[in-house]
Amino acid sequence: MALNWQVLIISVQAFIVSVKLCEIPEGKIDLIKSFNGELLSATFDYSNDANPSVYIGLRLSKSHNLNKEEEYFQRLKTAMEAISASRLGIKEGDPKTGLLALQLMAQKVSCENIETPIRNRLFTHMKYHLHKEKENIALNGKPLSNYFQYSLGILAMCVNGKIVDRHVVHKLVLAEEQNKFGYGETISIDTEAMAGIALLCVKRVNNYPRELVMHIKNSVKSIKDKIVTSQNTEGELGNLYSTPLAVQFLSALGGRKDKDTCSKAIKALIKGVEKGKFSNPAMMSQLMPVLFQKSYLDVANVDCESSINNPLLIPVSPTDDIVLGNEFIHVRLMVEGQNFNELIKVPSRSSLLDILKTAQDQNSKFSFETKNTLYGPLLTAVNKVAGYWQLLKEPNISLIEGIADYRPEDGETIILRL
Ligand code: B12
Repeated sequence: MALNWQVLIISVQAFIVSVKLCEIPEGKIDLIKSFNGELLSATFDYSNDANPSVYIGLRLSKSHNLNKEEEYFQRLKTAMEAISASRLGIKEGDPKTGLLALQLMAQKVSCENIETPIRNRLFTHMKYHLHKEKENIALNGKPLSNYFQYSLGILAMCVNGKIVDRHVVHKLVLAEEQNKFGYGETISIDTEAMAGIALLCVKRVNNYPRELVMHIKNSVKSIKDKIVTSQNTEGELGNLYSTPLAVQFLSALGGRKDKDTCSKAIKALIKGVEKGKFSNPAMMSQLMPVLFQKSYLDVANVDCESSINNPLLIPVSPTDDIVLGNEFIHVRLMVEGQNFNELIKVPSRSSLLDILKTAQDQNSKFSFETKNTLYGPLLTAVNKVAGYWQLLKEPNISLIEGIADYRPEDGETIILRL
C-alpha cells in the first residue's frame, strides 16, 4: 500500500512539474497586471491598423477587460471582412501569409461566431497563400514571405481544426532538416520556435503518413536542441526578443528535462520587463501568453465560458514613458557604401528614428523611407536605395530593436548596412 502511495505521489508530482514547466516566480502578480494594462493601452492607438497579434495576446491572458477587447475585435473584423471580400491572389512582393494567419487566430480566440461565409473565405485565402508559398519553396528554395510566416500559416489552420496539406507540412520539416531558418550564419530562434509550435500542433493530427509523422518528430527534437543550445549566459534563448516564442515552444513541448532552461529564460524575461525593454506592442503580445504559462497552441482551446470581465484591468501607460531629455547628445550616423558619415545632435533619449529625421532635415545628402509593419516602422530605403537595411552600432553589433524603439547613447556610432 505504502508503495502504491509513493507511486501515486511521484506521478502526481510529475504531472505538476510538467504543467508548471515554465513557471513564473512568485511575487510578480503586480508586474504582470501592469504589463497586461500596458498591452491593453496599445489598443488605444488609432494611428495604425488594429494588430491581431496584440488581440491574441490579450485573449490569452487570464484577466480581461471585455469591453475594450470587444471594441478592438470590431476593428479587426472590418479588416477580416475586407480580406475575405478580396480576390484570391498575392500582390507581387507583398505576401500577407503572416497577417492572414494572425487574423484567423484572432478570430478563433474572439469566441465570436463570425459569419460562416466570411470565415470560410478566409480559410480559402489561407490555403491559397500556403499553396503559393509551398510552390515558391519548391522553385526558389524559400517561401514568398519567410519561414516564420509560413509556420504561422500552418499553425493558424491547425488551431482552427483544419487539416493542413501534408506537402505543405513536409516543406517545413525539410527546411528544418536543412537548417534553413536563419539569416546568413545566424539561426533565427524566433523562426525555429514558431515552426516548432506549428509542428507540435500538426503532430496531433493522426492521419498523416507514418513517414511524415516521423519527420515531424525528428524536426521537433532538432528544433528543441537548437533552442536549448542557444541559451546565453543571461538566460535568453537567442536574444531577449526571441525568448518569448522559444519559451512558448518549450512549454508546449512540456519536456521536464527543460525545466532549468525554461526558468532561466523566464528570469531573463522578467528582468527585461522590469527594465522596460518590452514596450513594443508586437513584442509584448508574443510575451503575454508566457506570463500565463500558455502558448499559441492554446488558441485552439480558449475557454470562452470562463472569460470573466475584470473591470479593474485598465489601460496603463508604459512605466518609463519616454520623455526626451533636456541635454543634447551626439550620435554618428554612417551609411555603408555611400560615403555618408555625419555627427547628428539630438536631445538625449531620442530614438534612432528621431535621429534619421534630424539628419534628413539638416542634410540634403541624406534621406530615408519607412514602411509601417505590425512591429512599427521598418527602414526600407536610404538615399533612394531600397532593400533590406540592417541596423548596427559600432563595432559591428546588430541592433535588436527597430528604428522607433532603439535609443542610442551619447557618442554612439550607428551604421546602416544594405
Ligand atoms: C523575418 C524577420 C525579419 C526579416 C523580414 C523580411 C523577410 N524576409 O521576411 C528581416 C531579416 C529583413 C528582418 C529585419 C530586421 N529585424 Co526582424 N524579424 C523577422 C521575424 C523572424 C519574423 C517577422 C514576421 O514575418 N512577422 C510576421 C508578420 C505577420 O508581421 P509583419 O509586420 O506583416 O511582417 C513584416 C515586419 O515584421 C518586418 N520586420 C521584420 N523584422 C522587423 C523588425 C522591426 C523592428 C520592424 C519595425 C519590422 C520588422 O518584416 C516582415 C515582413 O515584411 C521576427 C521574429 C518575431 N519574433 O516576430 C524578427 C524581429 C521582429 N526582427 C527584429 C529585428 C531587431 C530586426 C532588425 C531591426 C535587425 C537589424 N539589426 O537590422 C531588422 C529591421 C531593420 C530595418 N530595416 O528597419 C526583432 C525585433 C525586436 C524588437 N524589439 O522589436 C525580432 C523580434 C527578432 C529578434 N528576436 O531579434 N527581420
